[in-house]
Amino acid sequence: MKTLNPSPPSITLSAPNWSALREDFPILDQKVHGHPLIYFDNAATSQKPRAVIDALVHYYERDNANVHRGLHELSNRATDAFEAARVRAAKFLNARSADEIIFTRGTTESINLVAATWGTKFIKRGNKILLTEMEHHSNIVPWQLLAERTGAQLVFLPINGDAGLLDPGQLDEYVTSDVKLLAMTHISNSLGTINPIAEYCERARRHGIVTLIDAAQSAGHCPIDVQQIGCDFLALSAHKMCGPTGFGVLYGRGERLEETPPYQGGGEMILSVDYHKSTWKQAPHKFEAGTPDISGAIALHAAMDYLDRIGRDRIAQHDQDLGAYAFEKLAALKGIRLFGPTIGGRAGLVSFLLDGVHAHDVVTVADQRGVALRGGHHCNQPLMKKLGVDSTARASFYFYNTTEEIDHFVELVREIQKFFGN
Ligand code: C6P
Repeated sequence: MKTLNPSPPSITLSAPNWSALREDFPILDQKVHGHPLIYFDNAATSQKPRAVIDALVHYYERDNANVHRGLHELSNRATDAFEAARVRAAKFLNARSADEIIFTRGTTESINLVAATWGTKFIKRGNKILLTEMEHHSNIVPWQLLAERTGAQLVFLPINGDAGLLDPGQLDEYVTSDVKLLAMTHISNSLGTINPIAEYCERARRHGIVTLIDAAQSAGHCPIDVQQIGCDFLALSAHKMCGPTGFGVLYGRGERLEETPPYQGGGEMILSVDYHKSTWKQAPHKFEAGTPDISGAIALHAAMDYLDRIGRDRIAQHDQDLGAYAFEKLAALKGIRLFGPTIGGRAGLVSFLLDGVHAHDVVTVADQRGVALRGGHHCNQPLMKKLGVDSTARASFYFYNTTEEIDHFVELVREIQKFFGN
């Protein structure tokens, strides 16, 4: 296994001028329905800075070729850039080796990969898979499919109502000898809860339980150190962290990947092929059959550099400041139900319902005023059921959002309430 030097500290600007960073995002400078765009749908996907767009254009204009197979200059350049992105991702996550980084189509595919490969080999009838009540469908359905195939059972760690917090003290009750896997989200996309994942992983590991972290909502929003978290697997999506859509990473601890069989079969992942039998490469290549998304890796590399130039610790703080600011302002209104933690541990998003107004109506009216929100179940149907609702309206922030935008949005919420007679 190729090992990396310990992750160097992020290169940070001395004091980020958050408003000035907006100029890096060409898309933000436009009007929607005659109003300046306020983009508050960052949990669905973030916008892309010029540096990422330029990296994509440069690759297709100068270096485009297939990887790992050509002997010509362009192929060598593409291969070098593709593998450099893997090294960069390892550094970004503080993995011990670039061999622990598998490129996928995103969080959803990363989790499905683990369920289909490691899960199929190691999860047996009667085993339990421990999840939480706040999981996204991507961290529920793959395990349901696995449970159907194997006869395993899913068990859910409960949240405490609208505040949406787990109680780490409860974990011991749920950790029985038949639990083989704990798979949980770092940040909830509907509640904004930030879970203490290192604590959960540490306690699970003491019982020999393998752990998977869904970092879809956290990877671009705070520092992630897989060695400090102590997880076995971690999944992320590039498009939620300034990178391209359809690309992502699965981190897998070296020992886990060694014992895990391949995912899909085809070119790139093999050592040798005979008509009746094949052998395959070591990780990560045994999990990456076929021509990969080369430009996706290169653009993710640019996104990681961009985020680290700002500093993920600073982004986390700014996110939380925006989340707390919006939560406090909305909480001062009458006729509103807010979801997620009230104090501490809240990420940069707010989920809410207005009395007598459907979430879709809030989003539709907001759109007419240039404000992009999301309304619906956010791929959290079981969580919505638990909260006794079928949808929420959600405003989710990123570092290029400002308190002025939030003021404008809260004013708009007041107008929507009045319009619907509240
Ligand atoms: N949540 C949202 O608007 P993909 O689609 O694979 O990039 O990410 C799936 C996913 C997994 N886990 C969490 C916690 C997520 O929030 C998401 C994506 C989007 O909230 C789309 S539903």
